[in-house]
Amino acid sequence: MAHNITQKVIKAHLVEGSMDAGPEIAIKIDQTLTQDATGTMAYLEFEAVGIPRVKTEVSVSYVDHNTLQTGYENADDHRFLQSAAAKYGAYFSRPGNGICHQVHLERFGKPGKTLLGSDSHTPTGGGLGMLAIGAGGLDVALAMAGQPFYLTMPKVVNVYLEGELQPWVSAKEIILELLCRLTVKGGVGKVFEYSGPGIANLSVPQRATITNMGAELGATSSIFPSDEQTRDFLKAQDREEDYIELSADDNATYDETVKINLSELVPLIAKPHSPDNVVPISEVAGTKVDQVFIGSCTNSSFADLMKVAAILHGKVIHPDVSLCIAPGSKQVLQMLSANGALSDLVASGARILESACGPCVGVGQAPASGGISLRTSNRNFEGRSGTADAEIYLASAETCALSAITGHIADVRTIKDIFEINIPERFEVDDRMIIAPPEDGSAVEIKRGPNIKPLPQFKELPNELTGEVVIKVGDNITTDHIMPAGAKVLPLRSNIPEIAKHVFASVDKEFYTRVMEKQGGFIVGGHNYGQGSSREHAALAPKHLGIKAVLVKSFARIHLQNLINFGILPLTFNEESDFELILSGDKLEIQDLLKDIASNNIRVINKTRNQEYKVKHSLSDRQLEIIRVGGLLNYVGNSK
Ligand code: MIC
Ligand code: SF4
Repeated sequence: MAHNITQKVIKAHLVEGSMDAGPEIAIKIDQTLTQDATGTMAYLEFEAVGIPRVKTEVSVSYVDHNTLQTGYENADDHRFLQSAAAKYGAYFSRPGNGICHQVHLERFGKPGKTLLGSDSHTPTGGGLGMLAIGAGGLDVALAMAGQPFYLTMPKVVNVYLEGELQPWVSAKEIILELLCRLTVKGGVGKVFEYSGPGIANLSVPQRATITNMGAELGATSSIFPSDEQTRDFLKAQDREEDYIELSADDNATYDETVKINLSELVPLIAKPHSPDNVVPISEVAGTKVDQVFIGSCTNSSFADLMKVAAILHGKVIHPDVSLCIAPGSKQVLQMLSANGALSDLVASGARILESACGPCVGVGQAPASGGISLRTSNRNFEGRSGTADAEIYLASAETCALSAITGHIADVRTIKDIFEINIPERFEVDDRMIIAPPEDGSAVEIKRGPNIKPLPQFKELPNELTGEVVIKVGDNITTDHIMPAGAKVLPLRSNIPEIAKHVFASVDKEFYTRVMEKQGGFIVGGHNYGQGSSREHAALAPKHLGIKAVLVKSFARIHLQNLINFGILPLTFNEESDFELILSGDKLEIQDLLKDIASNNIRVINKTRNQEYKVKHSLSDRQLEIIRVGGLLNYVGNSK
């Protein structure tokens, strides 16, 4: 039977289930990655599982999110992670070495392998032909322990690229075009597989920009074939031996097909406050900008920054603009420094930041009040930048560079000289900032700071749930709404009681006080609830506050799994119109729960309004059992 690439990689890793889209399957995981903001919890969870050594081919622990050390907390986490990596057999990528996805692409990713990462942008690895999936920390901890990863067998969408990108139109436009067509929930349950004559000229970093931001479609993953571009990339990284060819069979079929003619694409931009709010740049050209940020795991490769340097060469940035640039990795920064391009960036007035996530997740460089910030990153959710009323636009590195000079959103096609970027055949390979684990980690002592609190324990699901609707929210609520990030809250990632005080803080300042007073309750929401980040804290912290069930129109993939992992019942309305009938503060009751979840015929009684709603779940038998015993750690403990 003919297979597409996604099916080939899944088939080679399938442990349970069949290849038909829909039901749950389990796949073997070859590689894992964690980053510090989710990794501290993931390693505490790995510790709780009680396995002495990771069982994957490669596990890497990166430090890239919480690198601003305004107190001891982040540095303590880094020290904990370094000791845990040594003890349990993972590589440790030191702070300063770069953003996990960029470094993983450069130094570890391999075509045909599976990668599970505790970060939603793990699909960046799809640019190299990996099946790379984002998940909560606990799922990654279990994969490190050698357990398979469970997911819904995805539908595969063929994104057929034809034609050729015109001058000044970049890979960013390809993914913005898809987001414009399909929206932030258009990819749920799907893998986007790229094919067609248009891919031949796309380099691995360009492909990685596309697979990275495929996360914003809500997709399970995105993947490119492994071809001569892949070989060149791996060769440049001095690891040609990792190359294998990977392509779809001639008669491979797909569940859907989307065609994009690259020749027709024009520069695009996502307006505030959603990555799918995409328009041609001409619609907003001339809008004054206060800040420009070039960096993030989407657009901070050597090629991207070389283009930026060429645009900035000999120019100075506009007097009203602050331009910050964070190269994606130490390799990128070192190469820019060696070839002189860094000097062009510095001379233009750019503020060079360390190779880390930084402004992308509100860790420093928050814009001014009401400020307009133009960024190369992938998410422009309200408040994420650290300034509640800032307006974030997302565009290509080229657009950002030119706009920093002009002081307003500018159409790059106005640059008349087309210049060639020289990409060296060999990149500077220096892995001394990646610490390999010792052969035997048993003598290594784990170092814990006072902010690293033990994992919370949870009880079995009761037969009856009662409580108030403590918050009602609309469609596309992000995990940034549920559990904000940023410089103030991120350092609390290893301290659940403390971080729980910030749940929904940006949506409703009274939420924490109310939920404590009511001793928990229900959350009601609209479509695509929990989109965005993989942070399991968006489930773990609400669980700590006594949230019993979340009742919505539909869920985003990773958040749904995180709710299950921590024993919060995820329910959807049978009749979407029932959403309108429930109000915040209503008293809800679910009786005979254990029987009704088994038959998937669940009734929610609204005591305040004397109404009854039919709701359902999408849980497999395995997931039901996880919920019943109070979460995945209890489930794993019970089955030992
Ligand atoms: C993000 O881009 O939102 C993050 C911060 O990288 C998150 C991970 C986290 O919250 O720690 C993600 O994408 O999963
Ligand atoms: Fe880091 Fe931003 Fe990428 Fe998340 S999206 S991994 S915060 S650079």
